Order: sequence, then structure tokens, then C-alpha cells
Amino acid sequence: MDRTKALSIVKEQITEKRYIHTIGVMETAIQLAKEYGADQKKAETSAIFHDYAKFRPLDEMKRIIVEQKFDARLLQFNPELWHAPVGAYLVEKEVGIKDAEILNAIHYHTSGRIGMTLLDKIIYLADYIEPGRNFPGVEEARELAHVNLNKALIYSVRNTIQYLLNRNQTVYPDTVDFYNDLVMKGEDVG
Ligand code: DGI
Ligand code: FE
Ligand code: FE
Repeated sequence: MDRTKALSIVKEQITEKRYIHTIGVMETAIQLAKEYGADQKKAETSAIFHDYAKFRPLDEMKRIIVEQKFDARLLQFNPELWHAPVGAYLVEKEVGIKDAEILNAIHYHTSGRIGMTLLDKIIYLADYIEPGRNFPGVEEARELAHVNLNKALIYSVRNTIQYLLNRNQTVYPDTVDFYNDLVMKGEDVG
């Protein structure tokens, strides 16, 4: 889809602040796609729509998770996780995007998963390091992102898990699986 058209669609779904975040994710994702040889257009489209469902009412998101038979455990974990799979579903249904790689990148952009594709990884990381982000560790993640994609991902997901643990929050199993998968593959080496 044409960039201007895609941005105008998503702009109606989210706040101004979230829209600025979305532009940052888009620019970062295109840059990472260039550096790591991914499809730049798919990176652009995935990034533009990644937070499409961020402001949907919780009861609507809950209903979609149940009806679409998404992982039922989601309902036991932080509702911050819900907009990702729900976004993938709504972007297909309401915007008509059918590309499975793009829909997966949106679906897993918050939790991560075992066997992340290159596009999944780029969207996950671009969301984490876009220029508007400002939290402890983001500078290190930004530097690593342009040196070693997998090292940057391990650093980022470790930082997120530590953040959740420090606040006595739960950690969704797919996030732990994502972390373990990268470490077991030795993908932080090199
Ligand atoms: O939608 P964004 O704010 O751009 O970013 P996101 O989709 O990565 O959402 C991240 C939020 O989700 C962050 O505040 C941490 C929170 N969260 C809660 N439980 C989990 C979790 N993130 C992960 N990866 N795993 C969890 O179990
Ligand atoms: Fe998100
Ligand atoms: Fe985001």
C-alpha cells in the first residue's frame, strides 16, 4: 500500500503522540531493512500498522482474542500485550492487508516468539529503539542494532524482562521463549 494512504488510515486510529512514535518506527524499520537485507516495503507497511489496535477498548480486544482463538493465556497476562495480535487481525479485516509476513510482524511485535523472522525482528527492534524512545538502556540497544541485530534483540528482550521482574509483573511465556530461543541458538555471538 502507498505510504501516504497507509499513514492516513492509521492516523485516524491513534493519538498524535502514538502517530509520531509510528513515524519513528517506520523510519527505523526501513533503515534496519536496508542494513540487514529485508524487504523495505514490508518493513514500512508493518511499522505503519504495528500499533493500529493500541486504543481499541479492552472488551473488544478480549472478544477478538476469544473469537479468533488466539492464545487464551493472553487474557491472564498484561493487557498491554493484546493490541499486537488484535492489530494483526484488524489490519487484515479493516484495511485489507493479506501479506502473512506483515501480519505476523504486527502479531508478534510486543511479545516476540520462537523463530522470529527477519521482518519480525526488525519491527520488534524498531519499536524498541525509535528516536522518540527514552528509557534506561535504549542508547545501548540503538548502538547494537546497527552492529548485530540478534545481539540488539537479546539486549532488548533481556532489558524488558528485567523491567517487568523489577516491578513484580508477570512475563508472558512467548517473551521468555523468544529470549531463550535467541540465546540457545548462540545468536548473541558474532
Ligand atoms: O505499543 P508500544 O508501547 O509501542 O510497545 P509494545 O507493543 O512493545 O508494548 C510494550 C509494553 O508491553 C511495555 O510497556 C511492556 C509491556 N508488557 C507487559 N507484559 C509484557 C510486556 N512486554 C513483553 N514483551 N512481554 C510481557 O510479558
Ligand atoms: Fe505496540
Ligand atoms: Fe509501538
